[in-house]
Amino acid sequence: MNLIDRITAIYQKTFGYVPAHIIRAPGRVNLLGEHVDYNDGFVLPAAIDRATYVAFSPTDAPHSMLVAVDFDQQATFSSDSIPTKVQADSLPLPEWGLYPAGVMWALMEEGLPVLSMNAVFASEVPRGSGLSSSASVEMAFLLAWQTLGGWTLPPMQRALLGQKAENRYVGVNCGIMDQFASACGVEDRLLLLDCRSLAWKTVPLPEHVAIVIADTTVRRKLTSGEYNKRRAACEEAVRLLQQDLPHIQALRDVSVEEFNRLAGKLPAEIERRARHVVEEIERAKQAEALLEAGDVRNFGRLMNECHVSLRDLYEVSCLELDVMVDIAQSLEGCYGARLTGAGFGGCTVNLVARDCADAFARRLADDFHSRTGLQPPIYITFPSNGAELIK
Ligand code: NG1
Repeated sequence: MNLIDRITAIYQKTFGYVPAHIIRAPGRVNLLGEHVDYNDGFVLPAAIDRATYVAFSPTDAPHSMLVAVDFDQQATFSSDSIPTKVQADSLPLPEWGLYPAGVMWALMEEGLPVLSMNAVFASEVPRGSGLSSSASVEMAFLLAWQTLGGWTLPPMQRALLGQKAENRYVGVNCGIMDQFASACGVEDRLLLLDCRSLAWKTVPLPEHVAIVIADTTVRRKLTSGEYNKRRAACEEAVRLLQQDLPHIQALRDVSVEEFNRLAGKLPAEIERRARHVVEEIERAKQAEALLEAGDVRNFGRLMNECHVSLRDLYEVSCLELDVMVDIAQSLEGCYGARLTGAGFGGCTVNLVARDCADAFARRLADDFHSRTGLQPPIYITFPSNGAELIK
């Protein structure tokens, strides 16, 4: 049974009638521009063909009732219980409930009407793996409340509200990339976003290549602090570099030449973190011309360089990610391989010749298993549309 049929059946069993609507909101994979969204840089994600689905209907009840199929749990909340992060019966919200509740909070802050709903949701996006399962849940519920509320926000506005929910309600200090990709995805296209101006365009994925995602199965918790430490190091670098470059507001404003000239003035660890960001923004800027020209080889080279930089300078890789990338880069048809998302575990992204993709996926899984004992799920994925109402 596919996921839509499954949530529809569970909805019917739980509430006794068929859901009025179903929404699909994808996860995302980032091809280039890692750990730069919060430095006002450029990112190159794509929405993927794995998504979160929500089946829902409006209800006259004073509270919303949500069933999370993946957790086999339910939660209830209303506008009264939202500020204190509790359920209608005063018990604390479960962690998964913070994402839809945070969206409701952000919409209430905007002064938009948020109607009560009965909902059942489930996701194909693996959690904690760098594929933005949380953003897909946020974008799904934002669109669900929009569908019921009679108001319309443009996709980028929904992305910003999802980010606000995640920053201020859930408490994860993420940038805009994930919600943007889940809201604004375009079938068969990569998305190039300027994280400062929020201007974006689509860039072609050359036809003869496939995006392959390989999940190490190693999981991390972003709230554990390493992510925030990296952000703090970038802010400290900006503060120190402002002594020589008073006009800069973010690492985005520092050129590679300026950075090379001033790097010696920074403490070693801050220098490594900032160098990754400055050089990675430069790599992401080169991506558009390479992809427009169909130059997958040089684009793949930038992906490989990105991994080395994330491993050695930003220090967000781990043994399993390095092994996965190492194997991938040695296989036929692989143009580029690197860790994707925040790191510390999760997935790698690989750009592979389409006619080699199946063999690549099999060999990668086998070799990774023999080197680590872990069984990695591997997905050949295609850029998909952003969050949409499908019923
Ligand atoms: P992942 O690992 O996919 O959750 C995180 C951030 C992004 C971005 C990347 C690194 C969250 C929820 N998202 O992505 O905003 O900074 O790391 O490029 O923290």
